[in-house]
Amino acid sequence: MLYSVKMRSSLGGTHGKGGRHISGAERIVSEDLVDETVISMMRRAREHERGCADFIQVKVEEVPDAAVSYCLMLPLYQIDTSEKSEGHRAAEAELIRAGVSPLAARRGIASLEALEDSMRGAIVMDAETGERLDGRGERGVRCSNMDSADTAEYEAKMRGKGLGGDHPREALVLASKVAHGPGTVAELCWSDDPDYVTGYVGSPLHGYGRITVMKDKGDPVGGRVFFVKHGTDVALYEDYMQNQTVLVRLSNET
Ligand code: WAQ
Ligand code: MG
Ligand code: MG
Ligand code: MG
Repeated sequence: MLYSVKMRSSLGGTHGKGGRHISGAERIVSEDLVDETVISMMRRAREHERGCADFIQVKVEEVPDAAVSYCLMLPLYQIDTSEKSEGHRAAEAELIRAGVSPLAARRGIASLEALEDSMRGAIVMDAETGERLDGRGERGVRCSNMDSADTAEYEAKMRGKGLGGDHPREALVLASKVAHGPGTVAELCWSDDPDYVTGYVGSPLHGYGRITVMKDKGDPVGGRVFFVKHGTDVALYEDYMQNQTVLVRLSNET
């Protein structure tokens, strides 16, 4: 049996309402790993660079085998940039190469640039017109219920690429689920962790393109845009993102 373990934490609110988001995490693990997963999430919420959380919520839930589906991990490539403007130009080019219109690519980048505070989820945007499709305001759409299918194998692979930290590990799993979504053309992301300046453009066509510098150091605002094909059923899309359990495999063999 598999278990979903989720954590969210904040600082300065009351009973978890309001205040500033500190960090969130989620894993899907076998029963024997539940306890240590909970402990490592607790630690993370209290030692985060965004601050030490004063509210931490952890949820543990069984996942029935029949609810699980699988997708392949996106192949990874890297574009080296040395400052934000260069990173944004690279991101725009990658989005267009993945099938996003030039107008929508510019709008996506501008939408994240315009945020004054980080959202919890992503903006869903029409990849042709650049129109925002989700009606979720500052919350956006969360992609949830995903993990690597085999943690040890995945971590070894990431370490082998020199990408051992939490950020690339979690982002590549998320980006793989997103790219696999019904209608996804591409994804744009940069972190809300102040000192984490690397972002990416993900797509089913080209994979996960890390862009080494996408924002200024110290900037606590990040975000995500999911670009979808014109005509995508947004309710179905949101349901896939939030509720479908997806495990990411490194190859078709396992
Ligand atoms: N679903 C949808 N949107 C999300 C989610 C989610 N599960 N988690 C975060 N976001 C949105 C939200 O607006 C955040 O403010 C923003 O994305 C950034 O989230 O290879 O750390 O978790 O080294 O800060 C990229 C790694 C790291 C690049 C991205 O994002 C690499 C990162 P963060
Ligand atoms: Mg995160
Ligand atoms: Mg955030
Ligand atoms: Mg973050």
